[in-house]
Amino acid sequence: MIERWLPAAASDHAGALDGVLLSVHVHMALIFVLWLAVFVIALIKFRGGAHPVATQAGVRGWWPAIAIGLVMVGDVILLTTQALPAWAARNEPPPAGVEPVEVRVTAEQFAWNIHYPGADRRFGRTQPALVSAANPLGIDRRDPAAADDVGVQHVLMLPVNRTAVIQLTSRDVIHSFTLNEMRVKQDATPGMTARVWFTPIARGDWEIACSQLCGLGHYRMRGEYHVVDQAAWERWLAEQR
Ligand SMILES: [Cu+2]
Repeated sequence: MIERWLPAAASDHAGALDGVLLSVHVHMALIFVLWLAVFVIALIKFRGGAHPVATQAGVRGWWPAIAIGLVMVGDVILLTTQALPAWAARNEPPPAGVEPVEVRVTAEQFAWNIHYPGADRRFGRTQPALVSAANPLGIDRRDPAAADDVGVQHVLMLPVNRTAVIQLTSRDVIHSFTLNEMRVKQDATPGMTARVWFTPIARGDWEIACSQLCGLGHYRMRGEYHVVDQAAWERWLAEQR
Protein backbone atom coordinates (compact mmCIF):
# COMPACT_ATOMS: atom_id res chain seq x y z
CA MET A 1 0.00 0.00 0.00
CA ILE A 2 2.77 2.42 0.99
CA GLU A 3 5.07 1.10 -1.81
CA ARG A 4 3.56 3.37 -4.42
CA TRP A 5 5.09 6.39 -2.69
CA LEU A 6 8.45 4.73 -2.10
CA PRO A 7 11.35 3.74 -4.33
CA ALA A 8 11.15 0.18 -5.68
CA ALA A 9 11.51 -2.43 -2.93
CA ALA A 10 14.27 -4.62 -4.34
CA SER A 11 15.74 -6.48 -1.36
CA ASP A 12 14.27 -9.35 0.61
CA HIS A 13 13.97 -7.33 3.84
CA ALA A 14 12.44 -4.25 2.16
CA GLY A 15 8.89 -5.46 2.79
CA ALA A 16 9.43 -5.70 6.56
CA LEU A 17 10.83 -2.15 6.78
CA ASP A 18 8.06 -0.77 4.57
CA GLY A 19 5.58 -2.50 6.89
CA VAL A 20 7.04 -0.65 9.89
CA LEU A 21 6.85 2.61 7.96
CA LEU A 22 3.22 2.00 7.04
CA SER A 23 2.26 1.12 10.63
CA VAL A 24 3.98 4.23 11.99
CA HIS A 25 2.13 6.40 9.48
CA VAL A 26 -1.24 4.79 10.23
CA HIS A 27 -0.59 5.22 13.95
CA MET A 28 0.37 8.89 13.51
CA ALA A 29 -2.60 9.56 11.21
CA LEU A 30 -4.99 8.13 13.80
CA ILE A 31 -3.46 10.25 16.57
CA PHE A 32 -3.55 13.32 14.31
CA VAL A 33 -7.24 12.89 13.44
CA LEU A 34 -8.26 12.23 17.06
CA TRP A 35 -6.28 15.16 18.47
CA LEU A 36 -7.68 17.40 15.76
CA ALA A 37 -11.21 16.34 16.74
CA VAL A 38 -10.48 17.10 20.42
CA PHE A 39 -9.04 20.47 19.44
CA VAL A 40 -12.08 21.43 17.34
CA ILE A 41 -14.50 20.28 20.06
CA ALA A 42 -12.55 22.32 22.64
CA LEU A 43 -12.60 25.41 20.40
CA ILE A 44 -16.40 25.22 20.12
CA LYS A 45 -17.26 24.03 23.60
CA PHE A 46 -15.00 26.44 25.49
CA ARG A 47 -15.40 29.45 23.21
CA GLY A 48 -15.33 32.92 24.79
CA GLY A 49 -19.02 33.55 24.06
CA ALA A 50 -20.13 30.60 26.17
CA HIS A 51 -17.60 31.21 28.96
CA PRO A 52 -17.15 34.94 29.58
CA VAL A 53 -15.10 34.19 32.71
CA ALA A 54 -12.08 31.86 32.44
CA THR A 55 -12.02 28.94 34.83
CA GLN A 56 -8.72 27.79 36.31
CA ALA A 57 -10.04 24.36 37.27
CA GLY A 58 -9.53 22.71 33.88
CA VAL A 59 -11.12 19.48 32.74
CA ARG A 60 -11.42 16.54 35.07
CA GLY A 61 -11.95 12.91 34.18
CA TRP A 62 -10.28 9.77 32.91
CA TRP A 63 -10.43 10.49 29.19
CA PRO A 64 -7.02 12.19 28.87
CA ALA A 65 -5.31 9.33 30.72
CA ILE A 66 -7.17 6.74 28.62
CA ALA A 67 -6.22 8.53 25.39
CA ILE A 68 -2.53 8.69 26.32
CA GLY A 69 -2.66 5.09 27.54
CA LEU A 70 -4.05 3.96 24.17
CA VAL A 71 -1.28 5.77 22.33
CA MET A 72 1.29 4.07 24.54
CA VAL A 73 -0.28 0.65 23.99
CA GLY A 74 -0.18 1.29 20.23
CA ASP A 75 3.51 2.26 20.46
CA VAL A 76 4.38 -0.88 22.41
CA ILE A 77 2.51 -3.12 19.95
CA LEU A 78 4.30 -1.45 17.05
CA LEU A 79 7.70 -1.78 18.69
CA THR A 80 7.37 -5.39 19.80
CA THR A 81 5.59 -6.84 16.77
CA GLN A 82 7.31 -4.96 13.95
CA ALA A 83 10.08 -2.48 14.67
CA LEU A 84 12.26 -4.49 17.07
CA PRO A 85 11.98 -7.78 15.13
CA ALA A 86 12.92 -5.95 11.89
CA TRP A 87 15.88 -4.27 13.62
CA ALA A 88 17.01 -7.53 15.23
CA ALA A 89 16.90 -9.33 11.88
CA ARG A 90 19.15 -6.65 10.36
CA ASN A 91 21.62 -7.09 13.21
CA GLU A 92 21.85 -10.84 12.82
CA PRO A 93 24.81 -12.17 10.87
CA PRO A 94 24.00 -13.14 7.27
CA PRO A 95 22.29 -16.54 7.06
CA ALA A 96 24.73 -19.43 7.43
CA GLY A 97 25.17 -21.74 4.49
CA VAL A 98 24.88 -19.06 1.82
CA GLU A 99 27.98 -17.84 0.08
CA PRO A 100 27.73 -14.07 0.23
CA VAL A 101 29.31 -11.58 -2.14
CA GLU A 102 31.68 -9.50 -0.05
CA VAL A 103 32.60 -5.99 -1.05
CA ARG A 104 34.50 -3.23 0.72
CA VAL A 105 33.26 0.30 0.31
CA THR A 106 35.49 3.18 1.41
CA ALA A 107 33.86 6.57 1.30
CA GLU A 108 35.79 9.78 0.84
CA GLN A 109 35.03 13.38 -0.02
CA PHE A 110 33.35 12.93 -2.51
CA ALA A 111 33.56 9.45 -3.89
CA TRP A 112 32.69 5.83 -3.25
CA ASN A 113 35.70 3.52 -3.60
CA ILE A 114 34.65 -0.06 -4.09
CA HIS A 115 36.94 -3.05 -3.62
CA TYR A 116 35.98 -6.50 -4.94
CA PRO A 117 38.10 -9.44 -3.78
CA GLY A 118 37.97 -11.25 -7.13
CA ALA A 119 37.58 -14.97 -7.77
CA ASP A 120 39.75 -16.02 -4.78
CA ARG A 121 37.28 -14.22 -2.47
CA ARG A 122 40.23 -12.77 -0.54
CA PHE A 123 40.81 -9.06 -0.25
CA GLY A 124 44.37 -8.17 -1.19
CA ARG A 125 46.45 -5.94 1.05
CA THR A 126 45.87 -2.20 0.80
CA GLN A 127 48.33 0.50 1.78
CA PRO A 128 47.63 4.17 2.31
CA ALA A 129 51.00 5.01 0.68
CA LEU A 130 49.81 3.47 -2.59
CA VAL A 131 46.64 5.55 -2.82
CA SER A 132 46.60 7.55 -6.05
CA ALA A 133 44.09 8.72 -8.64
CA ALA A 134 44.64 5.47 -10.58
CA ASN A 135 44.52 3.31 -7.44
CA PRO A 136 42.10 5.06 -5.09
CA LEU A 137 41.99 2.12 -2.70
CA GLY A 138 45.77 1.69 -2.53
CA ILE A 139 45.59 -1.99 -3.52
CA ASP A 140 49.05 -3.54 -3.20
CA ARG A 141 49.46 -5.67 -6.35
CA ARG A 142 52.56 -7.38 -4.90
CA ASP A 143 50.26 -9.30 -2.57
CA PRO A 144 49.20 -12.55 -4.33
CA ALA A 145 45.68 -12.18 -2.90
CA ALA A 146 45.43 -8.79 -4.64
CA ALA A 147 46.22 -10.15 -8.10
CA ASP A 148 42.57 -10.55 -9.09
CA ASP A 149 41.18 -7.75 -6.95
CA VAL A 150 39.13 -5.06 -8.58
CA GLY A 151 39.03 -1.48 -7.36
CA VAL A 152 36.59 0.93 -8.97
CA GLN A 153 35.05 4.23 -8.12
CA HIS A 154 31.32 4.82 -7.99
CA VAL A 155 30.16 1.51 -9.45
CA LEU A 156 28.70 -1.19 -7.24
CA MET A 157 27.76 -4.27 -9.20
CA LEU A 158 25.90 -7.08 -7.43
CA PRO A 159 24.40 -10.38 -8.54
CA VAL A 160 20.67 -10.86 -7.98
CA ASN A 161 19.41 -13.29 -5.31
CA ARG A 162 22.78 -13.53 -3.57
CA THR A 163 23.39 -12.02 -0.18
CA ALA A 164 25.75 -9.07 -0.37
CA VAL A 165 27.92 -8.14 2.61
CA ILE A 166 29.33 -4.63 2.53
CA GLN A 167 32.24 -3.68 4.77
CA LEU A 168 31.93 0.03 5.04
CA THR A 169 34.36 2.66 6.22
CA SER A 170 35.43 6.21 5.46
CA ARG A 171 38.75 7.85 4.73
CA ASP A 172 37.93 11.32 6.04
CA VAL A 173 34.59 12.40 7.51
CA ILE A 174 31.33 10.61 8.26
CA HIS A 175 29.37 9.70 5.15
CA SER A 176 26.22 7.65 4.87
CA PHE A 177 25.97 4.85 2.35
CA THR A 178 22.44 4.74 1.00
CA LEU A 179 20.82 2.29 -1.37
CA ASN A 180 17.18 3.33 -1.27
CA GLU A 181 15.84 0.40 -3.30
CA MET A 182 17.62 -2.04 -0.96
CA ARG A 183 16.33 -0.15 2.09
CA VAL A 184 19.94 0.15 3.20
CA LYS A 185 21.39 3.14 4.96
CA GLN A 186 24.55 2.91 7.02
CA ASP A 187 26.99 5.53 8.27
CA ALA A 188 30.57 5.21 7.05
CA THR A 189 32.77 6.34 9.91
CA PRO A 190 36.53 6.91 9.71
CA GLY A 191 38.46 4.41 11.85
CA MET A 192 35.56 1.98 12.04
CA THR A 193 34.27 -0.73 9.76
CA ALA A 194 30.55 -1.27 9.69
CA ARG A 195 29.05 -4.35 8.13
CA VAL A 196 25.74 -4.22 6.35
CA TRP A 197 24.13 -7.06 4.45
CA PHE A 198 21.10 -7.55 2.27
CA THR A 199 19.84 -9.75 -0.53
CA PRO A 200 18.80 -8.04 -3.77
CA ILE A 201 15.77 -9.79 -5.25
CA ALA A 202 15.25 -7.73 -8.39
CA ARG A 203 17.50 -6.61 -11.19
CA GLY A 204 17.86 -2.90 -11.80
CA ASP A 205 20.06 0.17 -12.16
CA TRP A 206 19.94 2.67 -9.34
CA GLU A 207 21.91 5.32 -7.54
CA ILE A 208 24.15 5.24 -4.48
CA ALA A 209 23.52 8.33 -2.40
CA CYS A 210 25.39 9.86 0.50
CA SER A 211 22.83 10.89 3.09
CA GLN A 212 25.18 12.60 5.51
CA LEU A 213 26.03 16.22 4.79
CA CYS A 214 29.78 15.65 4.38
CA GLY A 215 31.16 18.82 2.83
CA LEU A 216 30.78 21.25 -0.05
CA GLY A 217 30.72 18.49 -2.67
CA HIS A 218 28.14 16.39 -0.84
CA TYR A 219 25.59 16.95 -3.61
CA ARG A 220 27.83 15.28 -6.19
CA MET A 221 28.74 12.28 -4.04
CA ARG A 222 26.74 9.87 -6.13
CA GLY A 223 27.49 6.44 -7.39
CA GLU A 224 25.56 3.90 -9.31
CA TYR A 225 24.65 0.38 -8.42
CA HIS A 226 23.42 -2.38 -10.62
CA VAL A 227 21.83 -5.68 -9.75
CA VAL A 228 22.43 -8.15 -12.58
CA ASP A 229 22.47 -11.90 -13.28
CA GLN A 230 25.26 -13.96 -11.81
CA ALA A 231 26.78 -14.50 -15.29
CA ALA A 232 26.67 -10.80 -16.14
CA TRP A 233 28.25 -10.00 -12.78
CA GLU A 234 31.12 -12.42 -13.35
CA ARG A 235 31.63 -11.02 -16.86
CA TRP A 236 31.76 -7.49 -15.55
CA LEU A 237 34.29 -8.40 -12.84
CA ALA A 238 36.49 -10.13 -15.41
CA GLU A 239 36.34 -7.06 -17.66
CA GLN A 240 37.50 -4.80 -14.86
CA ARG A 241 40.58 -6.86 -14.11
CU1 LIG B 1 29.42 11.94 1.74
